Amino acid sequence: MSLDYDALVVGAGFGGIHQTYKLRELGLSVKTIDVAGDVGGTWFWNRYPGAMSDTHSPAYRFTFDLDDLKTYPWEHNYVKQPEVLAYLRHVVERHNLRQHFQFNTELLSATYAPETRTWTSVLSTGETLTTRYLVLALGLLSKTHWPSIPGLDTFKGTLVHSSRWPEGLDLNGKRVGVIGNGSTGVQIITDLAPKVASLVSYQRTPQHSVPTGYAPFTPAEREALNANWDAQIARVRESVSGFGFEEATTRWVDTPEAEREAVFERTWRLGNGFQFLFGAFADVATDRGANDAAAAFVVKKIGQLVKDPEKTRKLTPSGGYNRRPLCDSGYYESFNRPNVDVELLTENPIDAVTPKGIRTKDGREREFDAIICATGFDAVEGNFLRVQIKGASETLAEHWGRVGVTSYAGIAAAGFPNLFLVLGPAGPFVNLPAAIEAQSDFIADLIAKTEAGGARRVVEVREEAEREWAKVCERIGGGSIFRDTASWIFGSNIEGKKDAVRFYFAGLGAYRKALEEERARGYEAFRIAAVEGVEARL
Ligand code: FAD
Ligand code: NA7
Repeated sequence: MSLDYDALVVGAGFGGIHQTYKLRELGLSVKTIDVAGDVGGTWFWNRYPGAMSDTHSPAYRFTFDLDDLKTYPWEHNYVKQPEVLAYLRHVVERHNLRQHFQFNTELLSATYAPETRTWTSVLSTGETLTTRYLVLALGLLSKTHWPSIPGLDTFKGTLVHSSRWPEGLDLNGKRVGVIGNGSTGVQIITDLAPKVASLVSYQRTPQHSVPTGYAPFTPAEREALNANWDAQIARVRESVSGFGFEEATTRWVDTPEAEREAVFERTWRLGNGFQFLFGAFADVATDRGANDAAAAFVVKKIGQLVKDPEKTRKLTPSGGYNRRPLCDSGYYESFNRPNVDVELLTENPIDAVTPKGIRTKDGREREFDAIICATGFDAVEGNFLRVQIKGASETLAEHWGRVGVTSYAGIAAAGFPNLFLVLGPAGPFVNLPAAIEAQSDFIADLIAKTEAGGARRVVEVREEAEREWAKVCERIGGGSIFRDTASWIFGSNIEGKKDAVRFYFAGLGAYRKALEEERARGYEAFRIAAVEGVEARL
């Protein structure tokens, strides 16, 4: 059996870059492919106006290179899309990883051969690669979701999806319709409002958004951080959210009523949606009373920020503070501009997209030069199901059809030997570079153990371990406050997709501890078996 590489990594975002680095460190030969034209993943594709991370700058990066943490520059407390892209390119150059990458190359299918214990991957370039390991770092917010709206393809102006933003598209002075107001829509609306002739936001579910608190990251702050990266990294790793801010320990239920408002106000001023969820009180994510109070506080702010009562009404969300937390740099205030309007689709749905614009049920047709679909993603398993991954006896689609969309810790699926997922289903719902590092380190350690004492071994997660992990996720997530509302977190944004718990909601600290305990037990969730007749290594 001849091998092309020891490992094939698919995806060149945070996950694929980290795995490429780790596997090369192990001395394996690695090839990494991406359908994109360069590294970056999310940040290669999402070039829409206003695109920015809402994890603070110190935590939206890798932690394995302390010198780089101390010296690589950033200007603000958040990083914008071009900055994240430049950073990832920098990491790839600095660690001499580019030689491993091949772009404009899509994985079409991969099949495991039990006789040889190898994976054969078919690529869009016509190549076929045989490897011992296959790592899928395909991204959990990566498969574009287009809305199904009658007439969408008849529009004669510019029609774009936020996650496939064309290079150089200039909307200054144009009439723009924006469908969708999740994290992406909120960023786009805020950025475009002062630049365009007119903007109409078509909203199905109004959102709770808090300020970002976007501000320069001062030299003094950087100096203090550089003197104490260990503390910053530990704070991220031991926290629930993985964001690096100080998480609250005092509960809303234990706080006198007269003091609660001031705590919300202080946290609102600090900014950041996740900070509002975890930084004000320790129970906003778990206690319905605390959660409703957080939501009511944001609603009160909307009433103060938006001048026009009719727009206020349309922009005001109902329900708890229990969707993916959002933050913005002046989103609600954008609607005070005379050129910005909002349509509430629950009372006036889109009837059709026409060649000239969008017609709503009330018969009004608004004309646009451009329509932006900020309608999100077929999240979590979307990209994993787009390709056919055939394991020892079933495909990933069949496996998930049988046991539910899950995996052991978001990392490995039973029946798929030597296959690893980065950010697969049932991984932690936290700051993702921190989750990726935890997973990628674990995968590399497990591969190192598999390789130890000769490479003729194969590793596979036990079905009972996968099932147990799924049960833990269901137990924690099933009764959670997030479950009270429909969103991509549970798959309910896509027609026909099963609404189910897709994440581990116990937080990053607990997740890392679970992985650490598994390491300490000698990886008993996995079966490592000897293989005969397979080439040891390239
Ligand atoms: P991705 O970056 O999505 O990379 C996956 C790559 O796999 C893509 O380049 C894709 O082209 C490639 N690929 C997929 N299928 C195939 C195939 N079959 N063949 C070849 N290549 C394939 N997370 C946070 O924690 N904080 C934030 O502030 C934050 N902001 C975000 C803002 C936006 C606009 C978006 C869309 C996401 C944001 N996220 C954020 C989530 C973000 O996706 C992660 O932080 C992180 O970038 C994921 O990295 P990844 O490598 O796992 O996946
Ligand atoms: P989201 O959060 O899934 O938001 C998508 C938005 O598009 C949301 O407002 C949806 O309304 C709306 N949507 C989706 N389909 C339709 C149709 N058919 N008609 C009208 N409106 C629609 O995606 P984002 O890109 O904003 O953010 C996803 C993650 O990526 C986020 O966490 C960041 O990390 C980046 P709904 O709320 O479903 O009623």
